[in-house]
Amino acid sequence: MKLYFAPGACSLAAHILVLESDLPCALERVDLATHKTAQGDDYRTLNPKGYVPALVLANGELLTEASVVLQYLSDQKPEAGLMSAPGTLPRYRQLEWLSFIATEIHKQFSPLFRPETHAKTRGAQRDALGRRFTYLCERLKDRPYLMGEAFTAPDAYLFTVLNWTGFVKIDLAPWPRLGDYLATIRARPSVERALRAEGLIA
Ligand SMILES: N[C@@H](CCC(=O)N[C@@H](CS)C(=O)NCC(=O)O)C(=O)O
Repeated sequence: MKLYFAPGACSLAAHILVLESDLPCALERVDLATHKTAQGDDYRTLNPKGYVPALVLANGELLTEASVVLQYLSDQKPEAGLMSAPGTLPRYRQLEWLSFIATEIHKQFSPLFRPETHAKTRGAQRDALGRRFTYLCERLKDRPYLMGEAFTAPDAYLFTVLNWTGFVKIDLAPWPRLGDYLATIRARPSVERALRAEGLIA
């Protein structure tokens, strides 16, 4: 397998799961501004969607969409416990979280990264994110991770998108539980390794 990633982007969640489950998977960096891969290929010819993450499977097929890539990686090593067994209620709960993170958090951040986004839109996005953060604090008030006691794929995704608060200057002080949650996950060996490999920490 090969994972196409950009440093700190949503592909970081997939990178974390690769390391959590010790899967054999090459990584290749994509420059999202120039659309060039580290090997000098035009990324858009490899992935017409043009965005990361993208996972090349052993049979050469390309799999995209973060929440699907995360499930695929998790299912390669069920014993790592990153996703519950298909068809079980815990699995649907994890899918509920992946969908919530993708649509209600990840995509609410996206306009904040674009310099052309109008100040009024920025304010509305930040307000929407604030409401989601309050909901997350309620969920996490009595458990270390989204699903309870164990770190699972949705935590890798939530960590990745909450980590963007630093880049877009959202102060997490009104949501201290989220600051603690980020610190707990950042301390996992897989997360530290992924952050270092992507050049996000020294
Ligand atoms: N629907 C996609 C969105 C992925 C996405 O937004 N990727 C961003 C980085 S977090 C990206 O590559 N943006 C560059 C672009 O869209 O050209 C998914 O869930 O994987």
